[in-house]
Amino acid sequence: MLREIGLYLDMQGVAFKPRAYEKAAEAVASLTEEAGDIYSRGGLRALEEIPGVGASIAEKIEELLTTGTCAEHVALRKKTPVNLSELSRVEGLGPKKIKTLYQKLRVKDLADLEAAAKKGAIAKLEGFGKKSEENIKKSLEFAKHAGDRVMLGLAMPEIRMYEARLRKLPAVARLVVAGSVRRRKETIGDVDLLAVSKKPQQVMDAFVAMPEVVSVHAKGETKSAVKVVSGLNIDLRVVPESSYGAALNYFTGSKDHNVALRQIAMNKGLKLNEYGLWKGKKQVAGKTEEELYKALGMHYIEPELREHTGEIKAALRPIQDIQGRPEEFEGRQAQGKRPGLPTLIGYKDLRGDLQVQTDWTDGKGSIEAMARAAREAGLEYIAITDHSKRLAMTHGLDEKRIIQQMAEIARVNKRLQGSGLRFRVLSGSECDILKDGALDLPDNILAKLDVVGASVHSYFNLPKAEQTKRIMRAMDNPHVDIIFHPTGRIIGKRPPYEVDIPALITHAKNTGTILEIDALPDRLDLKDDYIRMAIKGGVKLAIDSDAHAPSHFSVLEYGIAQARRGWAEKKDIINAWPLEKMKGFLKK
Ligand code: DGT
Ligand code: CA
Ligand code: CA
Ligand code: ZN
Repeated sequence: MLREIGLYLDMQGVAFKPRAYEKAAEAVASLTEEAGDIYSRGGLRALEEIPGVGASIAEKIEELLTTGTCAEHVALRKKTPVNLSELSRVEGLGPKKIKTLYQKLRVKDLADLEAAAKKGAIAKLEGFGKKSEENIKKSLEFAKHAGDRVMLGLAMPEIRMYEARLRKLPAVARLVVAGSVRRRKETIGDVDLLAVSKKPQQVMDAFVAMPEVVSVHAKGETKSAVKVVSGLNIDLRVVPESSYGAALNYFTGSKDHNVALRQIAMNKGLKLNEYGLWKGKKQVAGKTEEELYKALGMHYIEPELREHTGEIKAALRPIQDIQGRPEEFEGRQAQGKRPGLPTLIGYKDLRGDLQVQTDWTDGKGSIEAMARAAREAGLEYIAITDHSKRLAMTHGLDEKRIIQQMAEIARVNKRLQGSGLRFRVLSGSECDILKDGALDLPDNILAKLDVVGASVHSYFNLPKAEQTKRIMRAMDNPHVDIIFHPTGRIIGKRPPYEVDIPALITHAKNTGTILEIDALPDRLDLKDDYIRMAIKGGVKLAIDSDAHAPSHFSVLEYGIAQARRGWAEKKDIINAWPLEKMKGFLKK
């Protein structure tokens, strides 16, 4: 609601206030406690103490919490009754343009927008033009489908809140998240919760009675499905303790993984379902997942790998481990070989972060603030990689300023050392790759930096061969250590630019260039398939936060999840290594 008020005010051309609402919305979204709890504990006063929430916005929150609606929001929406969340997904459509489209063409949602674009009506509007209409058409296809799924990183804090709350119910013995959330897919269709309880009815009652529930799709004795106010759909199932492992396995999926497991069970004369693994009427396994995989003759498979892309074969134990009748077992080809499952990089394994922006450009924290926040997040080093001069809107650094920044980094390192912190700040750049593959900063400057990342922020529409050559030329630069967000996609907004990924991987290997996994929830670039391809090609990777504020290091979690989905081990990720070893791998 706060976010929408901000957008509506922006439409009306109101100054300053839109930004205040946006900031407040961000603050409320990142609370670790529910706003409702804060309010019942400390009233209006406590709401005002949320950083970024002033007196008047606190009153709006109070109004929403106590009445379920907010008069100003309702009034603003009456003035411009458009589907904001749909329309603002279209790239290039800010609040002002949405207002113009509504006033001149009565565009209220994506369907109206598409019709208007097809008629060529948008090109004729002042401030739009032919090019703008083309871009809208291109982005429309994408925006139409983007709404079906939610980005994991955006939903995760909310999911954890429901998880923690339901876990506290007296009737709940266990509660976990399954489905695509547990597999850490980059986007999720819905949330699948699984509970163990002896009193399922009580759990169901409490679940559908949650204040955030806006509609109940189904309510049964052991299974319910609701939609909550944020738009998330949540399924909850209750099972008995004896079925916990089998149910967790079933509802974690993926479906293809499940089907393959069931086949393996059948080959062994067993039956697998969400209640257990059965030999006739007798339950052989199913209380835990570990026990289940073991009974199937397999090593445990981490949820991030369960996509039926080779993990089943890799998990089958060598034939001599298998009890029963080995001739029935489809894993015979694995005989004598060690299982091929990777030892995935762990969620606490990162030591550094090699893409961090500061208030020298478009970031919100000073170099020192970012360093201290990174240390709080458990890291030992970061590279400061502010944008280069071509990105003028971010105040990108030119030669002179980047030299000044290096001096400041040296001072910060001294101060940190002086206060007894074992933490290192490296100098660096997120240097723009120009249209022809040359870099935005001269070699003599790049040579002075500890870490050079290079990225594409322009000319996304070059033909594939040209785009590939452009990035390969950047890799040829003897100072370019990493290619940042190598495909340029923004999930739900912008498709990746056309580029020959296998060719980039081969060239990265040949030039000793590292590829990045940008951890921002809407980037996750490289994606899982490409990560796996890069590792197979012998290329090392870096998982970076792309942090623009001290609180942003928390997104590293999603980069690690993506790396795990790409079968990455610690040895594949250079910023999981100690500082000196990591530096030793960079180009000289
Ligand atoms: P999502 O929600 O689209 O992001 O993806 P999932 O994987 O969470 O899928 P969902 O919510 O439809 O179902 C959760 C899990 O339940 C799924 O991963 C596997 C299991 N499942 C659902 N339907 C079937 C089915 O027809 N056969 C089998 N074997 N498993 C199923
Ligand atoms: Ca799901
Ligand atoms: Ca589901
Ligand atoms: Zn960038």
